[in-house]
Amino acid sequence: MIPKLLIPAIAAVFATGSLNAAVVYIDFGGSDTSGNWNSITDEVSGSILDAIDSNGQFTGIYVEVTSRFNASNYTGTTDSSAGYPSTATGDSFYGNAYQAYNGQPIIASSTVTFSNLTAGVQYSFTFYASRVGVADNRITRYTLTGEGDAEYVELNTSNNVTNSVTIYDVVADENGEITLDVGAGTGNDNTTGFYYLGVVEINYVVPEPTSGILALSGLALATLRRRRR
Ligand SMILES: [Ca+2]
Ligand SMILES: [Ca+2]
Repeated sequence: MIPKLLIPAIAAVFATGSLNAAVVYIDFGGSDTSGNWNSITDEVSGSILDAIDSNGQFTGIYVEVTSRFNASNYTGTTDSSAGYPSTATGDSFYGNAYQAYNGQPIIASSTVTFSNLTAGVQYSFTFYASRVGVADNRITRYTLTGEGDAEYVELNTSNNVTNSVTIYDVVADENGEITLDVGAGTGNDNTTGFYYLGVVEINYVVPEPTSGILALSGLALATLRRRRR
């Protein structure tokens, strides 16, 4: 049984550890999105040193294209119902999984690496891309690898306006990294094997500074000890 005197201290510990959700938006493509967004415009080796969240706070998250895409386009939807700004949905990085294209050999997949992530935090990644005005199925596979087995989701980007796909609760590996591989998905019947990355949204709960929780835990322990004397 928990001594009554301890209950406020324990409650305080849990209050201190209350959920503080963060959302990070990243626009991939040729031009920036303004506001509290992060933009990567270089499809070969673009990066963001310290991504901001939707409140404009620095997160420490480092994002880098570590295996190139072919190029970027401006052939995504700019429909206002897409759920993201038109500057984010309208442009994409793309790759060519089946045939050489645009002076590049086959690019079976392209990789974006997220690093300086916090150990133990569960990150959920939502992927969006759109390629309008096409009659084939440009299904794109998004594969995340952190701690444990890789997981993937697939999205048909052809004429997409509102659809997105999410992988939930991925934990970083021992180096604080999660890698995203983007390639052609099951049933992609485009002869060049085009695949796309337009937007990545990351959702996670920000851990409270450990020192505060430890201090309160110490207080609770001291209270318990006093009562036991
Ligand atoms: Ca853009
Ligand atoms: Ca974009």
